[in-house]
Amino acid sequence: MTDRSNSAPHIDYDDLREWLAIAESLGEVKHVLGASWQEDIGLAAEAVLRAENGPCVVFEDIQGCPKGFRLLLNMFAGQRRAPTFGFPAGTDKWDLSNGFREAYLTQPKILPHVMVESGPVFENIMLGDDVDVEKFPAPVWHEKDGGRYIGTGTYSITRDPDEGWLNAGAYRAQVHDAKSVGVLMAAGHHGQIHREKYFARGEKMPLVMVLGGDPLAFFYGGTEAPYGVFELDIIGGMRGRPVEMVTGKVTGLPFPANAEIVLEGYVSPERRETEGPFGEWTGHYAGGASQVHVLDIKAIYYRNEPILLGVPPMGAGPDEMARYRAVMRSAMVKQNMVAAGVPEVQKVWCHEVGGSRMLHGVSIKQRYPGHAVQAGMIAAQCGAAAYASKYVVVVDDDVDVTDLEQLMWAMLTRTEPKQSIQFIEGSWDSPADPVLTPEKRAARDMTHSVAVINACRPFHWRDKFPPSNAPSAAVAKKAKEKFGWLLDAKS
Ligand SMILES: Cc1cc2nc3c(=O)[nH]c(=O)nc-3n(C[C@H](O)[C@H](O)[C@H](O)COP(=O)(O)O)c2cc1C
Ligand SMILES: [Mn+2]
Repeated sequence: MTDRSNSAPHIDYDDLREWLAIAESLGEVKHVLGASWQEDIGLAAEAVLRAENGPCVVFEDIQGCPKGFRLLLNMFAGQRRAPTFGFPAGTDKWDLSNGFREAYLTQPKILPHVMVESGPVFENIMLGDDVDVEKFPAPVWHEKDGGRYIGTGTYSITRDPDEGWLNAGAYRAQVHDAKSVGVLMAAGHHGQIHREKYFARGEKMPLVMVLGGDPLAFFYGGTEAPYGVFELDIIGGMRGRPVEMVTGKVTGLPFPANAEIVLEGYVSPERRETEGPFGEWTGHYAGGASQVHVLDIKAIYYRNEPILLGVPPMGAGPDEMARYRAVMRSAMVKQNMVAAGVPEVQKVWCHEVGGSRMLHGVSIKQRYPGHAVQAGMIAAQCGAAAYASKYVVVVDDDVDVTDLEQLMWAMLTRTEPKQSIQFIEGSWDSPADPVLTPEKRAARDMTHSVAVINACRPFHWRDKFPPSNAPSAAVAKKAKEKFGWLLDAKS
């Protein structure tokens, strides 16, 4: 990899195969032959997805699947993380997030997609009676899952029927039968807003679901982009190259010409199926089994030797999904705060524990009374953070919020709980939140409270606040130089 530490980032791939070649060149890909979708792939996910430096795994010759059909697991770990966003391999997570913000968010460039006649996604086509989604290696990911989840590393494209704009959002999908999969769209997500508009007109919603393709498109599909903006035009801007798209033969919706697998069809108001439970990103089978709208598949397009992308949530601790989301959302939340007029925001980190959604650390240089509360409230409710967020901790800039231990130390020692915690009620929640009561679920009231914790030194007596006993940089260096050897195993 060339040293680009002083230059603008550059994204060296356009699709999943070119990305895979980069991961291969870093020596980070392992191939597994003959695994089962019923159990083995889920076991492998359990084994590798939590590790910071686990391999990317490509499953081939999957039992019972057509020859050549593949599944790829674990894009975002090891050295390959940074090149995925166009940065030099090995860039650490804070520099990656901050670099992402500076390069792609401070002056966002939108480059509209272009339509092309054809592309590799049309190499194979199943239409009408030939449609059989069960041919693809959708795994049972967790031991108590209610079925095979084909849609994890996925995003779906829909069009606003009133305003005409396109959206790409990641919605998980369980296989129901050869011609239908579920599409779970939580209230408030752009795809769900589109759906409600179609249903209010008494119409079914056209939808294309992309399963495997450009990693960036999947990452953006699953992260909070502004309302009214097509995520694929954002990534066109990031690359400086527009996404090339082809036209679906049934719905006329566009999808990337280089996608691996695409399902095309309609979501109708009348049809729902029971699906789940599913081992959610909150570490619980939270939604149980519930009635979910379904995509009636009219066409499937796929490349030769198609690669299904698998990004299952692993639950309690940090996993692959939490790792990439932390990088992107931390950048987006900081940028949202700056755009909302909060001065002197230093670092923002959406912590991996809790799926990079539930716990946010924000550091500021306090400048005026009320600054910390303003920062916390906006961080809690801005567009990039509001969904499912639970705790925001605001600290002074001597605390490194990317370090969970430091963040908790500041929270424990610089708060007076009764005074320092404020609550926002009725805030936007995810159905994956296990504390939503059965009554709230039945009423579709997916809301909860959010704690905004001011763990800054109190502004009006900050000069009298006891100094921390963290060593100065000079003392820390000296201690290491003089006595660091005491920790050596050999001495
Ligand atoms: C792997 C993955 C799976 C997701 N599954 C769902 C889901 O099933 N339902 C949902 O509403 N959101 C899901 N999300 C979250 C949304 O994709 C995310 O909030 C996104 O910003 C929604 O985009 P939109 O507002 O443009 O529709 C998932 C995200 C990822 C990364
Ligand atoms: Mn969107």
